[in-house]
Amino acid sequence: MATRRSHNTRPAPLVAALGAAVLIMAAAAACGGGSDGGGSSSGGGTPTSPSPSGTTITITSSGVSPRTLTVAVGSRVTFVNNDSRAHDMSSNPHPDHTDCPAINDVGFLQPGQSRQTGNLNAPRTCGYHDHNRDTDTSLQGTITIQ
Ligand SMILES: [Cu+2]
Repeated sequence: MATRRSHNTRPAPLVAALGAAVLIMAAAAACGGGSDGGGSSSGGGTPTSPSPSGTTITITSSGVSPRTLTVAVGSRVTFVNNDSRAHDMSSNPHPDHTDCPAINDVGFLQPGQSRQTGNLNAPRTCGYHDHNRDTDTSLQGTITIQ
């Protein structure tokens, strides 16, 4: 009987030790998690559309900018129409648009609209133009894929 009783008491300190360990770990986790010095760092959630700054072409009344852009193979380029009139961005050559079909994904952009090219997977230089103003050189540029 006596041996059984002493056997029964053994788990108690063990549980206490485990509880203490859990408490210590929780305290450590809280300490590590709350160690930022304030300021609203990015909240949770997934970014809807990552747009690296180096892959955007902006259209204004003075034309496209930058005129020449170099991107990595597999990139997409975003065209942003900040002009007050619509533009129809297409791959060279006009009017067939066959050099880099991924650019034709941009197509017609109303003022304020933006759209991405398809994946630019082939290393080459792609010229593009505004299909409705194909002689306006300010609306022509090149994307070098390398
Ligand atoms: Cu065209």
